[in-house]
Amino acid sequence: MPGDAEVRAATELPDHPNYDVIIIGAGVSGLYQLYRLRELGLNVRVFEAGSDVGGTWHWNRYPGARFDSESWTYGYSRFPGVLDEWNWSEHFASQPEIERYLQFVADRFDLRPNIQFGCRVTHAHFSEALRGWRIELADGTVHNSRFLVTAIGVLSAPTLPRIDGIESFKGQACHTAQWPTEEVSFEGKRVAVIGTGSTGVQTIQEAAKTARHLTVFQRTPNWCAPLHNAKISAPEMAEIRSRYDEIFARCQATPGCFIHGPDPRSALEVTLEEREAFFEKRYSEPGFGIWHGNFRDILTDREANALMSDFAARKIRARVKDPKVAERLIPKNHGFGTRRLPLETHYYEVYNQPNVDLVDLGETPIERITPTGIVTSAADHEFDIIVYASGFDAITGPFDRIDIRGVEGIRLKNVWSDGPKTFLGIMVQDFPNMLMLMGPHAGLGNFTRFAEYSVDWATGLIEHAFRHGLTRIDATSAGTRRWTDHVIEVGRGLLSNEIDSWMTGVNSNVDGKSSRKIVRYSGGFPNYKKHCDAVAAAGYDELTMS
Ligand code: NA7
Repeated sequence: MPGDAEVRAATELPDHPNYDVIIIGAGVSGLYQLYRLRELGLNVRVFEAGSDVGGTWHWNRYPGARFDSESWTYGYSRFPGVLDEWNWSEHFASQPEIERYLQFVADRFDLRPNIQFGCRVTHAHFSEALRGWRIELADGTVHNSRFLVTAIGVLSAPTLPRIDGIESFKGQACHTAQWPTEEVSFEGKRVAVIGTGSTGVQTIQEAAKTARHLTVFQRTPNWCAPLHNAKISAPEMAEIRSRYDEIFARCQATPGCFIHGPDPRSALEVTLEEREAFFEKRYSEPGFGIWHGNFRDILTDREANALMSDFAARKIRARVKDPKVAERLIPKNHGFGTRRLPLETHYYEVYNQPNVDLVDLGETPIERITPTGIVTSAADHEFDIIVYASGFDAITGPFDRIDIRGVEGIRLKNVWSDGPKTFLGIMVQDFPNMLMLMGPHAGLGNFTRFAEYSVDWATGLIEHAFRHGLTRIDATSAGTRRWTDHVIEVGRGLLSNEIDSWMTGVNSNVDGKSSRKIVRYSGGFPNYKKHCDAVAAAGYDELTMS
């Protein structure tokens, strides 16, 4: 493989690419993409900002980080031998185990020699002369490639809250996605957590166990449901292994690639008793069944959704002793499941503990952060640690962070300023030879299941190009319009698209992200696959190739 010695300064670059493919990111999708392309005999380089493989599972090492997808549905299905060799210890594995798993895969297939760690891509510019991409790293080195594959994730650009004085805090301050590698102990400390999305919920549950005092700063409560995690015994793992084919086939058949698919009934067509029994059953089962395996209309019909929201509100009231606190924890501005559903383990009971307080920022907003803590309109709180579980500039954010320019220097960020325009969520008009894995307009759900499909599709296209001596592939304006219109069309009627959240591209901490956009494909995996398969089967005739 080419080593650093072959990296040349921009002025010395040859007029041909020095890599066949550059991949940005060595997370779940980047690792599998590297493996597939190397199997084709291509000269591939991966640039990874982190110090090791893992992406999301490398960076998000905060206490309590774990899967909400069943471990055995999230792992890779297509790395030979891995399903036989890897044993999951829990149905919903924790971050250390997940990171170990991804390291295991990297080592097992000797992927590291192709990966340059600790380097952030700052620029990616298409060059007409090169018929390829010039990639610049933060250290100023420049690399050329025929193809550029972005494997930069959906939630990889963390954002801090915009609060006056945030820099002045003298205690320890950590964003959950930039968590230190050394252990951060909450033991005996005064801890603040800002943010109550899935990350905040996981962190709060953990911090409440040992913190001297935990104060949760909540701007918007989210509906949460029990995870019901459990250990996996050796016989159980053997049983799961024997069913892997069936499990992955099931995932491929559901909209979100989970084992959970919608119940064919409407919440409105069953009796009250049947509905309550069904909600109870789902509430008592592990994982996303209550979200993705609920009545078919709870995410599309306001009345059906209100019934589920009412059920979940009653659960919160039953679990939280102080009725005033319970009311603060019940979402009022969105229905159940219309934002990403955090799964929890005794989350609500945390608020019954004497060492935990909930501050509702609607009632008493944060005024500023000081060297010693957080000042709200009602009180001055002192802390040893502030945890920012404040989320990400999601989906398009990871692209916005890189200066990506296509033909005639056109900037991707500008092309997408009114919302993404893509072909299959994989290609962008005027950005030839750039393939996005899990980019905007691709599906969201069980990440690895979607990512494996995206990688396989991208690999097919790149293989096709090399086999036929094609050096330039462009998305057409007709193809882009068709796909973008389709994405918008299938997003209609979905209640989640009428709510502010990272899934609709809203982030109050980022300029230009205050209005909702259709940034993800909500037609479900089977439809997504059908569209992409059809394009490949037709010899990619919706793309221009030369
Ligand atoms: P989320 O789900 O975007 O949650 C971020 C949280 O931080 C949410 O509660 C926000 O409140 C809160 N937030 C953000 N900015 C502020 C400010 N300025 N002040 C107070 N509170 C703030 O991110 P997560 O990391 O929890 O989860 C992201 C995904 O990662 C998750 O869905 C999984 O798929 C994995 P808001 O709701 O905006 O009022």
